[in-house]
Amino acid sequence: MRFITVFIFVICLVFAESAKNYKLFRVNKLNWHAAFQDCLTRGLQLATINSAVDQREFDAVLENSHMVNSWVWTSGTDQSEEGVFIWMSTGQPYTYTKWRESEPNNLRGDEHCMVVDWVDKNTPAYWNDGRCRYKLPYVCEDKAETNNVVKIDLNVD
Ligand SMILES: [Ca+2]
Ligand SMILES: [Ca+2]
Repeated sequence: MRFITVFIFVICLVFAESAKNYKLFRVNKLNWHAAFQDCLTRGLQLATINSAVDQREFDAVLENSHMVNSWVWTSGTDQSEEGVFIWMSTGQPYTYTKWRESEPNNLRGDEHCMVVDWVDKNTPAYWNDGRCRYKLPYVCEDKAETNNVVKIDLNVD
């Protein structure tokens, strides 16, 4: 009788690319820093957009709100190093971008916070850098999940 036991441990780091559950806050417009803090106060974080899928989800939230012609804060910023944008909520560099042509332009040397430039549902939304002190609507998202450690045991007789 022969037993073959294969015992395999596979440890994977899974970066779950789940829905962001973006939420738009537009009644009380805030500057970028206040928006960043308000999301945290709500147990959320100011939005990140890491893929075209995220962008579509983000756009859908704006579309469903029937908002038109508005800039909307995300957590993108180059405040730590001019021209180098990161997502403040995660500390991560950009993996996807959708800048409007000629943006980011750091206009007057005073644009360090990233908006989604929303026009309407029939017009593609693009990114822009704006002045952090502008009071704008903002989008929060669920807090980033910590990496899931998946352990798979295969026990074959
Ligand atoms: Ca800048
Ligand atoms: Ca700009």
